[in-house]
Amino acid sequence: MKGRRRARGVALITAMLITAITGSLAAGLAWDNALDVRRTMVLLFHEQGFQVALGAESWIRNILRDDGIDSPTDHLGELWASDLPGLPVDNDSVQGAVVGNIEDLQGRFNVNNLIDANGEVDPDVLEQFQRLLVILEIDPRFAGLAADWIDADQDAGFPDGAEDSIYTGLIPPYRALNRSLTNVTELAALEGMDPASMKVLLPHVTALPRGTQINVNTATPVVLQSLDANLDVSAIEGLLSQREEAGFADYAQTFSTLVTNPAMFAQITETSSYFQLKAVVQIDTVRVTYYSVLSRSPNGGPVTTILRSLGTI
Ligand SMILES: [Ca+2]
Ligand SMILES: [Ca+2]
Repeated sequence: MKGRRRARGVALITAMLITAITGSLAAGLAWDNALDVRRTMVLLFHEQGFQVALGAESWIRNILRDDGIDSPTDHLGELWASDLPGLPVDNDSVQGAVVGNIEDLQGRFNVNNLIDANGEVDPDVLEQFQRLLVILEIDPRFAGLAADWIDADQDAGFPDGAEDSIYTGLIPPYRALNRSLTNVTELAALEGMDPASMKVLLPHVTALPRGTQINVNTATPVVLQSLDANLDVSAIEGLLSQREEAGFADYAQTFSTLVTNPAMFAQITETSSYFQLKAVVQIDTVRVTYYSVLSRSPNGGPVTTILRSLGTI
C-alpha cells in the first residue's frame, strides 16, 4: 500500500513539473515570438524610413537643379535654404513624418583646400584656418596638424605638425591619413583633438574636393571673418546687415577692400556647387537620420549624390 501511494505521489509531482515546464516554455516562446515580430517591424520601418529619405533627396535634387537654371547666385533667401516643412508619411500601413534642411557646404571652410593642386600645403589657406580656429577659441596648431594629416608626405610641419612618428606612438597607435578627407569628422583623429573643440568646429568646416571657393552669401560669420586678419566682429556685423537674405548686391566690390590678400580674394564667390541634405524620418517609433552631400553641375546640369551616411555626417 505504502509503495503504491509513494509511486502515485511521484507521478503527481512529475505531472506538476511537466505542466510547469511546458507552461514556462510556452510563455518563453510567446515572448520570443513577440520580440521577433517587433524586431522585424523595426527593420521594416527602418527600411521604409531610408526609402522616404531617398525620396526627399530626389525632391531636393530637383529643387537645386531648378535653382541652378533660374538664378545666377546662391544665397540664404532661396527656396533650397528654407527648412523642409514637416511632411506626413501616410500610406495606410505606415504612419510617420519627414523633416529636414539643406546647407550650402561652400559656406564653410573646406579643409582639403589646405593642400594645393601640386600637393603642397597652401600657406594662405593654412593661415586662414589658423584665424578661423583662433576666432572659435580653439588651439590654432590644429591647422598645421590638419595639413600634415592630409598632405601625402611624412615630413611633419614646423612648429605645428604631426605625422606617423607621433600617431604610431599613441595608444591605440594609428597612422596619418595622408590624403584628402572624405568626411570632416575625421579631424577628430588629430593629435590632441577633443570632443568639445570638434563640436565647436564642425558647423564651420567641411571636406569637399580640393579647389572649392567660399560663397560669401552663405558663409558662417566666423568663416567670413577668417578671410582676412583685419576683419573684426563689428566689420562682420556690418557685412551681415548688408547681406541680409538676398546676398551681397556686388560681392566683388564689397570684399575688394576688405580681403587684401589676392590669393584669399580669389577664394571667394557668390555661387555654390556642394550642398548637404539632412533628412530626419520618423516611422512609428523608428527614427532615421540621413545625410547626403549633393554636387550640382554648372549651367543647369544634373545634381548628383556624392556621399551618403546614416546617423551622423
Ligand atoms: Ca541660386
Ligand atoms: Ca602627411
